[in-house]
Amino acid sequence: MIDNPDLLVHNYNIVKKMYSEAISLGYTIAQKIIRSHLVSGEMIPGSDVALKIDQTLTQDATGTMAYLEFEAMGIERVRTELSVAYIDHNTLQNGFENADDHRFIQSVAKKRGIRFSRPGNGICHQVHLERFGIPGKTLIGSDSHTPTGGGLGMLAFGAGGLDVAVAMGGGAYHIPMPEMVRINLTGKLSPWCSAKDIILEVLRIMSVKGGVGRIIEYGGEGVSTLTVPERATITNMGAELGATTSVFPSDEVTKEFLTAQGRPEAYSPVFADPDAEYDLVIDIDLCNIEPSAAMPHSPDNVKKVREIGKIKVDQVCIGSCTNSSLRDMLKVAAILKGKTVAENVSLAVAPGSKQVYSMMAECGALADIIDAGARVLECACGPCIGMGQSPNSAGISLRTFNRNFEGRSGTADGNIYLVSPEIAAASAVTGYLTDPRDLGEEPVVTLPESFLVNDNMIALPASVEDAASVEVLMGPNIKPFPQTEPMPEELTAEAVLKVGDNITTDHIMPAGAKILPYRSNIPYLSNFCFGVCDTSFPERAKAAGRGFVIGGENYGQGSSREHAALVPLYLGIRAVIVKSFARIHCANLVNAGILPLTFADPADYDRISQGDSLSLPALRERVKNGEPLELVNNTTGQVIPLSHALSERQREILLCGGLLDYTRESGHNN
Ligand code: MIC
Ligand code: SF4
Repeated sequence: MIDNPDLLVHNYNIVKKMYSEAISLGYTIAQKIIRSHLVSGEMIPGSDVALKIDQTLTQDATGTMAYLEFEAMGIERVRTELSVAYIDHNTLQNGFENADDHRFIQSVAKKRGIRFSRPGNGICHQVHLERFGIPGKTLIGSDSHTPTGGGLGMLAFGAGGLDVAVAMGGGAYHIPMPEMVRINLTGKLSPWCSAKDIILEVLRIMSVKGGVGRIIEYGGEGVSTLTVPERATITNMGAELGATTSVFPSDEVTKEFLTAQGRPEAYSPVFADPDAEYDLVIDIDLCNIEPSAAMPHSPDNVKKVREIGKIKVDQVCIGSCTNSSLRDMLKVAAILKGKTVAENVSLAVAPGSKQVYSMMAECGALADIIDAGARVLECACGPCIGMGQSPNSAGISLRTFNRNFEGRSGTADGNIYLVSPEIAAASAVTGYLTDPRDLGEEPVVTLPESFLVNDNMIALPASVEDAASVEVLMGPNIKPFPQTEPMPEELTAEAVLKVGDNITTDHIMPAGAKILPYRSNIPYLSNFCFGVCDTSFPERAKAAGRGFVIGGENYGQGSSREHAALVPLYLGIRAVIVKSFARIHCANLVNAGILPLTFADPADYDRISQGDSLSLPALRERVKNGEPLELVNNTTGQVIPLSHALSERQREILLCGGLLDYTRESGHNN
């Protein structure tokens, strides 16, 4: 008899897989792409699969670290089909730091065979969709919203910088094989309703942890009513579901988009087999979608605008990788045309790319937006990552973005509502949260048959011959990678911090204008670690030397920033014990050499208090042999059983002290 429930599930999955193969059940889109990129592993949910990666992208806030790591690997040229380095996050240069980082990334890109999207060219995900995405290909990016590419039928994952560095070196990307979810779209959106309202509805249904361990696939006849940028809004915010990624089919609409981008050759059809099997199916009738908002402070705190009522608004921000396409900007311009932004509202608009910006200028939409009183920003992440435009104290800000975590806007008591461009523009004019259906007839916008294509802001890498003479330029703000150490025989340390559920990476390692310029300076960043929860944490952690962090459900949701692992590593954190993890953060902890562990019984969370002394006896031996771990609470004398979902490769990485050491020591490149 098998009394281990994990083993039972594992065996069930193997039998299910054998059965599906025997009667040749069809494949989902994701399974097809995974299958065609499988380097090793079996497509059994939960087990480790290694994927060949066709394309990579980085942005500057995570890119400096990713390229430092790539340089540490000693590889001359990237081995992907395409790698692009974008500058879009740290564009507020109020000191030399960001400019130095840009120069560093630009020089590495030139030397190592990477395209460089210069500051001003736009937000990585928007530009990648326009200029580089290819249906059926794999992409990983050092940014959690990389799944935006799923709008084109790519299998695109957000990852830590080290994983991206390894993929640039030709190494495989490892994920636990996800379960498959199908969201079946029927009908058609009603006037004034938009793709943002669809993904908010999905978030309402599934919650911020509903996508963990799953790939969300969209299908059904409703799909053909959505343009590629609308699909990309939906796959973008799949990150907020905690999903491994989200993907749409590649169909005639995709073909039209790629043709309009002057890239018809990039098109190929990608569909799920009609008899594909899903672990969960959710039906959504687009006719029932209504204008909605995610209320403070979580993207799944969704209500219909009609239910929330007429709250007074202080600020409206339009843009971000979720809603900054030409379609969105033209809609906003049409709503603002001939009107004035309400007196007590500040409206900021950031187009997603240079292409969008110039096309708005060409057709007059930009003039309509400026004329209404909007503060037009450069095409970059800007307010979405707290780089300016923080709202007033206790201010209410409506944003077309994807995250409304507490403090992320730069105003600790700011109240952020996530909405569609239609709701944002309508509310900017009225001064209160407005259901755009109250404005009467919806203005119709038509997208051009071809986009303005000018890639002059994408610098090409040097040729292999010229690369040797390109110097990598490092500024004084770039500090070395934190010290790692092999896993000790056993670990005794203090529980230096205990936090609750849904801790985001914005809690662990905040962003914003004051801190972002130091993304390549871990010692400086460490002063702000967990600042949102407990400002004394950095000092206490340093004084303790080594420590544990204890957390609740969905620990580490949000960003892919590996700084949320590297900074705790620098502060001596050696293990994080929680009820459950968000995927990318858990992988980043392993890469940094920090043990991610879960309580076998979530109720045991209550058996640890901050300050308790904890031990993991026979740690190294047990991790080596894949045996279950026990935590001894030396303060109370209790023994707490732990579990983990570490693959054999991850255990080896942890034994070495992190992915960099593992790659160096073993010569492993996959
Ligand atoms: C974000 O939206 O939180 C970011 C900033 O784009 C991050 C990356 C980062 O922290 O640099 C993300 O989503 O991964
Ligand atoms: Fe940039 Fe915001 Fe998108 Fe992150 S979510 S990539 S900060 S626009």
